[in-house]
Amino acid sequence: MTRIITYGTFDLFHVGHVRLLKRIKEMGTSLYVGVSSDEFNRRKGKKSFFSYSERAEIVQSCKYVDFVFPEDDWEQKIDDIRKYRIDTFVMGDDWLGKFDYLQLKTDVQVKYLSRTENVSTTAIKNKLSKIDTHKIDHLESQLHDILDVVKALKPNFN
Ligand code: C2G
Repeated sequence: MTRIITYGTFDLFHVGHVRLLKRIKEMGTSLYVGVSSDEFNRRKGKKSFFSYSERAEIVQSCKYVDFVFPEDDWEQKIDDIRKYRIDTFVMGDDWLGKFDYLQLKTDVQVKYLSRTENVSTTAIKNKLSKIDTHKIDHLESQLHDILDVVKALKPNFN
């Protein structure tokens, strides 16, 4: 039984998160995921779209995940590793080297996996923020006008 652990905010759960959790699970038998609490997110300088409980429910629903718990601060990892008797700690390589100290403080192996390119929560938020809802509303009313004209020309059109 190889127990693996990872941590993250996992906001707007996307394919980068899924592919990471899939690859981590392939390295062991059970996957423990520390999902950042809303308060810890604030300390990380992140404002997530979904609340902790929503993000935890989404991550728990992922078939690669076995156990979800709250990540409340930077310092809890050593306790978590001991509490859950973790063998391997894995993060995406945007964290390369940042958690190597865990190998000195515990028996855990620390590994970093490549991130999935061209997808991130920040990029998703930026793209969505650029959608001009006024333009969409205007287009919708124009479509309705066109539809009215078509219906007038072809009475049996529906
Ligand atoms: N990730 C990835 N590919 C992406 C985006 C994210 O592999 N395109 C990985 C990250 O490298 C990280 C995990 O998915 O390992 C979760 O990413 P975030 O939700 O952004 O979490 P983060 O802010 O990195 O929090 O104590 C550790 C922190 O809680 C990590």
